[in-house]
Amino acid sequence: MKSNKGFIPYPFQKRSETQILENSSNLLLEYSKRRSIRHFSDENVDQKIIENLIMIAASAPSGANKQPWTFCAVSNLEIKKKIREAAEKEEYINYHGRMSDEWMEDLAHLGTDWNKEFLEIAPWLIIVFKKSYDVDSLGEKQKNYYVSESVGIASGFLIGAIHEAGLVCLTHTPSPMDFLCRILNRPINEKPWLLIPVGYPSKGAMVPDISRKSAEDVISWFV
Ligand code: IYR
Repeated sequence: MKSNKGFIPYPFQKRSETQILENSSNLLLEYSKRRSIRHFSDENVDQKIIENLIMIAASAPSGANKQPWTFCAVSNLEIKKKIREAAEKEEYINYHGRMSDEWMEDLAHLGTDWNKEFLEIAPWLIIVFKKSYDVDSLGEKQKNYYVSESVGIASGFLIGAIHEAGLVCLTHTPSPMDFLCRILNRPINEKPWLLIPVGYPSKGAMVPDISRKSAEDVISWFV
């Protein structure tokens, strides 16, 4: 028989199917209200809240449980300013020729441009870094697995948790993002994955009038 060494019982508490159906409907409604926000209030968010949210992200599954991520949480005004300036430099180039005409047309309905003032206004910027490998205490490289999948899942946990906790965020991907390694002094094995401003929306914040695909559009059933 296979040994149970290294295993512990999973403390599962079974709920009724009625309860699960109700929970899933409530969660669907809640998640369908989540939107990417580009207009933030400068109202502060307590550091402990940000720590809780990041630790929810860090509870995500990952390849071989390597947890190949680092989350930088920035509220420092000078560092936010540096990030804004560097991001806008790249985005200016993006919006003035680096993005294809097709890409620009696809973005038009979102009303975005190279100005990223939210990077200074939002009280927190969480920058998710992926670790393509780890370095142990002897300086030896340790392999990580399914790194993009793992940080993608952790980022999804983070975005969901931010919404459920009662805050808003934007999944921002200034491109290229190498400037974040320099400004945040990251080691060579960490590469920026997502930049997530977090906080409250500004008074009267507006969002694009867009809709999500229907169940028929996104699900192929095999029942
Ligand atoms: N990174 C740019 C452009 C941009 C790209 C995509 I794909 C978006 O969904 C939104 C914006 C910017 O942040 O403006």
